[in-house]
Amino acid sequence: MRGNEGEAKTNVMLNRRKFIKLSSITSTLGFTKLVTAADVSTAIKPIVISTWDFGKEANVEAWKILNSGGKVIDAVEAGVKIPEADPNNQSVGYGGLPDRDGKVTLDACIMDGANLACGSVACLEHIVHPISVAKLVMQKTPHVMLVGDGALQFALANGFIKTNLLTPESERDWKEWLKKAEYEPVINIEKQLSGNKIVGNKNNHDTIGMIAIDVTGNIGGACTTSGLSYKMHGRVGDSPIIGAGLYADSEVGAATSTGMGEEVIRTCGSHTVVELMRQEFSPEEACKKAVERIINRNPERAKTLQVGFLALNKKGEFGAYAIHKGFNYAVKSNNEEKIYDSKYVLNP
Ligand code: SD4
Repeated sequence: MRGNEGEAKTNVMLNRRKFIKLSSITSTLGFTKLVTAADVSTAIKPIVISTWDFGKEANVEAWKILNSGGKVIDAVEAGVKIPEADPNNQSVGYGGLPDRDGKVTLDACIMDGANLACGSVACLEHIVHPISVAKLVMQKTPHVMLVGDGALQFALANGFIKTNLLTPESERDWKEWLKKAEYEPVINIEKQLSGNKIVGNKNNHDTIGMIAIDVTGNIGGACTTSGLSYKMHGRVGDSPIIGAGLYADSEVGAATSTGMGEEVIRTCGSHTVVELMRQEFSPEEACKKAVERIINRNPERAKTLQVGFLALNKKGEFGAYAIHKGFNYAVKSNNEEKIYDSKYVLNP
């Protein structure tokens, strides 16, 4: 009896201490709201959000799985396979712009927030769906990441077909670029002009990062890209790096990034966003802080490059932030199907 009383008292004290500690953390941060079980049970789920407006079609595919009770990991894979296979999307998969040697090299990763299982491939050539290879790395190997020839060998051994990923249009653009061969990453979207008429977008940095919650409340994500166009052969960006281009932890939420991968790698961007959400920052605030960290550490460099983060917490709240204007993202849930413009820090 006495023992139990003592134990109960200790628990009360511990809980009180924990509560005081937590409230002081949250009030230092300017927040007083604690996440409760009720918040989680009323979470918006399923929900899927993706970087850029072309994420809309990808979300539709992911939604088919989420809405029929499927697993988040299968949904995000199916979703990002849409832009991977689209020859008109010159920043992801088949049809992606090549490196400066004319080789299309792909980066992708996938993460299951339930148990932090993850898989990744980097600098993978000749395979239309790097995300599915990344998923197999997660499911079939004791490793997290395979690169280059090793990743290709693994893909071929698992039935993937070798394909030429360089479409005539991307080859033409690369040959045009070779005339000057200037490597100059630009902030957002270079408009493709024919005379004065805009006939298309030449996206130097677009990538699909997709994060979602399934009906069970599990959180996961996928990220896939052909990386920066005309990069050095062998260059790997943030997109296949767990914690940089993508991070998911079902206890908290998920984040993904787009833009200049080197900056995201330097700051372990997506992991930073998730850890900020763990400290009770909203998804938008967490993304803003991660963007500000990039800017504050090198304000001059930040003027010339773009990074955008997108985040989702376990309640189904989402948000984004970018360095510059121009980043947008697509959301699909039972409540809405919408493209949002991200807020941005510089010159708002
Ligand atoms: C990279 N982050 O390879 C990718 C490219 C990208 O929007 O996101 N572009 O650095």
